[in-house]
Amino acid sequence: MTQPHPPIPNPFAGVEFESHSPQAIQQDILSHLNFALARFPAVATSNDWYLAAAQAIRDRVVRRFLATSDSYRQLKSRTVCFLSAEYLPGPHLPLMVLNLDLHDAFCEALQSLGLNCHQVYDMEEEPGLGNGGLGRLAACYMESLATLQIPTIGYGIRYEFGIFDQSIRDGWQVEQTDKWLRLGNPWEFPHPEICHEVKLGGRTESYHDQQGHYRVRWIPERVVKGIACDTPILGYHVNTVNLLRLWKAEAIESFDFAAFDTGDYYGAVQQKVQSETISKVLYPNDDRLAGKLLRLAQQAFFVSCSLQDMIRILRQCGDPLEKFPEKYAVQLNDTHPALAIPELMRLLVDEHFLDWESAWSITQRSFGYTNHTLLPEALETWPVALLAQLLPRHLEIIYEINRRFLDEVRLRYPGDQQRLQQLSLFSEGTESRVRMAHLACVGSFSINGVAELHSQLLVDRTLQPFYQLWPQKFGNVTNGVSPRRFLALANPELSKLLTEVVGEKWMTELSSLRCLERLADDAAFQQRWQNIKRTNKRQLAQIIRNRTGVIVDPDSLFDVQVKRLHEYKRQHLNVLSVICAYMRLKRNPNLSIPPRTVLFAGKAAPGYYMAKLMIKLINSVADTINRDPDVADRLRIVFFPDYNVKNGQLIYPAADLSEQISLAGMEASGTGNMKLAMNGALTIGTLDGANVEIRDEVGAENFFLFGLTAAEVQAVKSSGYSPDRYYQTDAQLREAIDLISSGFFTHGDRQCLRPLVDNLLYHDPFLVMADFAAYDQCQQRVDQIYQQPDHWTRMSILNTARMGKFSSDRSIKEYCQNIWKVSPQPIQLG
Ligand code: 26Q
Repeated sequence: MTQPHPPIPNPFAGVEFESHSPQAIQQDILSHLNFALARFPAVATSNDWYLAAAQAIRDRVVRRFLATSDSYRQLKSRTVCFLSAEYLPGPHLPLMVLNLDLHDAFCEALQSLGLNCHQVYDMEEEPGLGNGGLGRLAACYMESLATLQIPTIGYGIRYEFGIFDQSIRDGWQVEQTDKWLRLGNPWEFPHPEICHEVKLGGRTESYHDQQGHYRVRWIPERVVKGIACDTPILGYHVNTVNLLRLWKAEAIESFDFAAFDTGDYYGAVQQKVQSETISKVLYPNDDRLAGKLLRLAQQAFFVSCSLQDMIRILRQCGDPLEKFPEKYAVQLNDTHPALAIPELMRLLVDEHFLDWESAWSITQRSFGYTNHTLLPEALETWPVALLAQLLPRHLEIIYEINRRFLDEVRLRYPGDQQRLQQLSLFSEGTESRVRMAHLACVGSFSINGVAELHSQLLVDRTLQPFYQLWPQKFGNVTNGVSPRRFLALANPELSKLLTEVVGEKWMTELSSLRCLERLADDAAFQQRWQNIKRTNKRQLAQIIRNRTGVIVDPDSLFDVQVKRLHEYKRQHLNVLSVICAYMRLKRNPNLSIPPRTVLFAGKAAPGYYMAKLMIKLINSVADTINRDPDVADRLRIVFFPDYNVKNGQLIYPAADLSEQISLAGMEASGTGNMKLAMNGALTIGTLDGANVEIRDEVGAENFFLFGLTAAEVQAVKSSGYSPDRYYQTDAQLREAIDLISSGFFTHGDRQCLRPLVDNLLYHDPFLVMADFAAYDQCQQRVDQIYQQPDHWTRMSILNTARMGKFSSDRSIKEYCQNIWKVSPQPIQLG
């Protein structure tokens, strides 16, 4: 424990040591290049300049960070602790510059050094510490929490290798390891002195303490150490800088020495390597259970470090453990951190000697749980045998939580055996498993879904028995995205126009964009709107050409489906309709439809065969159609490799049409749908996830709706679904499928895409065939309206104007008011 330092007068008080002039920034960059990087300008590489520039900006952030920490410490603020196994923050530098309001000065400073700010921004390697929606949501929420001046710590894992980099070879996805730390990370402050030990494996034993109380001791097989690596998170135009604290696993010293003493040098090294493996790599699955011991160890590791850290801070404030629920609102981002519930119990009972009832009361008042999935195969469960092996004490605690919980259930539903089975934390099958969602429900005071429909389906289906038990725990917080990143940074041209019309306030009050409505029919304004979209499309066309070699027409309709590859997201539905459009064009070259560029991007989990086959399908169809002179200039298909935050920011502003075509009842919310609509893309979509609310906001007449509803899907499935019926009766659909089967897109190879076609014909779990006709017709309506530019532009303006609800600021305000009970705490700069 460090001793509190006697007060020292602030050496910077009253000194104007931080200037925002271009000259001062230039000086700072040169000084960092010199002293921090030991380089002189003549030999500095692009990366050196990036690092020096980042450090110059970072100094300004650090000043605010220290002011924030000091203020939180003195005021003992109630703090939101966001627990997430994933964060996808995207490049930091441009956002820091924007949020500090330094854009012009920074670019001028670089210019006077002969550098272009965008080239410098491009050097930043984005932290890919997440798979997709859930990790990106965590990053948007961290940014909004800082902007709203809410004391927050985001806790997670500092993966050394994030989500793999994707390239395409011969139409197939190829994965490369993500070496994001290779050239250094200027945004991270490692704090080896802030560390916690985490026990793994071994066994437990019971004993009676001096007062005769029954106690349990855990004798672990090994112990690893978590080291805090802190990244500052700055809010927009405020002094608040919150903390993203990611844990890096290291070996503990004592173990090395123990092995050394016995001369087992290799054993000692192996221990070290094994310990460090825990935070080595992100699991690239975003649904299926990777039933791996290491994944479980990752979860236990980061949750334990985080809770120990919260207790450390509480103690530092001089507060007793009973104050934990007042000091912290701990939010579980899905069930990945749900082990926090037994871990907090363990810390309180075994290590701090609280009795079970007091500990359980603290625990139940501390946690909120956000569910992000309805897919049964994505609901996390862990085999009891695995828990017994890695976390024997947690397993005992989970049994005890379950025993007490089921006793409660018995009193509530006397004699109802079925009810006990439905609610139990353990599922009984061939092997017994722990249901993490049940654990999260029992241990939390709040449970929420991420869109109205999703929350409703949780209550009606997935978590129904829990709703019947505790209706007051349930709620909804519809997801949102950061307008700073996804409008201001991604679409500077449109942002300028928005600021001209409504002033800068749209950046923090997105609903103010409503006043664009009155300009929706204004011819001059429409023209400017179209020009901006056209400029963004030209830029993207150039990038597409550089990265894929495909030449696309900036005047064509840019139709984009960018998201992880999944059967439920139905990229193959899109492809089938593209094939039908292609056949129509072949048959009738005079067909009056606008030229289209259909753009796909997204990663497939490396072990998800069908998703990888969907990538191959897209590329095969693209290669064939793109080289057919009959449809040249009319239809182009592009697979944009390596979809990530950076690439997303290039794509959203150039999109005309946003494909949100998941089977109703499958997508919890979606957030790409929001990013695209904000940037003026029109949505073609089903009534799924947040699409429902987007349509409500923008107006049904400004949204292309098709497909079965969630209720209809259930009805179709329970009455016995037969995909073959659609194949038999829909000639166009049959033709498209037959064309794939014939090897037309695969140089005559009839086998390669066979499993995908067979899956559609004989199983079709996500009702692609049932929704096909409605989708294809809807696409033809899209074509008609695109040919009326005034009409389309009006719809596009109204989409942007009415997306205010989907700012992550609105979501965070709801969490703060309804769940966390925390309020803003403005920071003064000393
Ligand atoms: C679990 C266990 C073992 C291995 C991996 C996982 C795992 C990892 C990541 C399971 C799920 C995920 C990610 C899920 C995800 O991104 N869900 C998305 O969350 C978004 C934010 O709420 C929603 O908008 C999307 O609808 C939802 O699919």
